[in-house]
Amino acid sequence: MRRVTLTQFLIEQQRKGLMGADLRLLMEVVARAVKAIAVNVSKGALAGVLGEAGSDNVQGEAQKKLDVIANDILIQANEWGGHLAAMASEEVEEIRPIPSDYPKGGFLLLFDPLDGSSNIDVNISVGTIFSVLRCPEGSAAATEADFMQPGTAQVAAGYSVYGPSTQLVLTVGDGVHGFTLDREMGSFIYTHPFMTIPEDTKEYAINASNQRFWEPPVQRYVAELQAGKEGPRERDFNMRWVASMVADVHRILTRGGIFMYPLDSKMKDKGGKLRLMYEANPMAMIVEAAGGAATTGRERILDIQPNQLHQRVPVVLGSKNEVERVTRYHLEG
Ligand code: AHM
Ligand code: MG
Repeated sequence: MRRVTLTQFLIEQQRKGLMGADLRLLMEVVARAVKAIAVNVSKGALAGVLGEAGSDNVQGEAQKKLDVIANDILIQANEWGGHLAAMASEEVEEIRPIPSDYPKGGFLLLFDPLDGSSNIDVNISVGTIFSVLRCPEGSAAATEADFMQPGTAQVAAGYSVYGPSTQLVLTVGDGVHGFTLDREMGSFIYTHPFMTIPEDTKEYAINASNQRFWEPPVQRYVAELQAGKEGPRERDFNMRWVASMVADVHRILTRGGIFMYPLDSKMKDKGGKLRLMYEANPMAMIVEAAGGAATTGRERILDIQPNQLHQRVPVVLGSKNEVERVTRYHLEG
């Protein structure tokens, strides 16, 4: 079988007119940063990278050493590449314009450098999530306002999962494509072409410890799943929760399922748990490009007009028929 590398894949995408050279090169830089993060994640305790960094991020969450390392790797890899006007990260309160001594480009890159960081110290899969927007024309110096674009404006989105193998999954709108890191060769190999999410599923993912805080539509939906064969759904459902969104979404892309981090009474003031611009939007773009659906329970995630860089949203995504059912329960009321 011909082994197609990420580099070859991206060049072919460009030849088909699906992306320009500048976006292709940006994807290469992001992939290079992902490889560097994978090296650090895989060394674990041997490299002294586990544990707390001793600082808090913008969300007031304690940063892990690997959160900080992954953030630095992504910023350093991307700031001199010439493809970006600015970056934004879960770990940094303000946007990060490209320093004046580097050339600027037309894209904005947003990322969660290390998603699922509560799993780092216990050697369970974590990942990186990223989203690419175009910087609105005419912005000499990018501002936070330039980032305030709905998810439908994303030109590319992707994630990597640092699991038993490191995988990179991305879309530029034309399907979802997965690559596996060949560590010896140091290159990503195209292993999962056109990943799709089946419309129906028997698996769901939710943090059930929050059950008492859920709203009635989610209570109803999950109760019906748990009732199994004897309930209105007339079949048994299985539950999985990794607590790394990348790993939970990757499972859904591999074999279907529904993932929910719904609005709950504990989170109501914040608007949800997960962040719109660098968690929900890129995952929603990927899930839709794979034939699935992604809503807040009430509206399509990609249609939300953001008003804050770090804003949070409820997330319901995955197999289309299940997401539509949960959304219907919310809208019925
Ligand atoms: P993080 O970006 O700080 O790691 O938080 C996001 C993570 C998601 O990956 C995951 O789905 C969720 O938080 C897990 O939440 P919980 O700890 O409630 O299980
Ligand atoms: Mg995260």
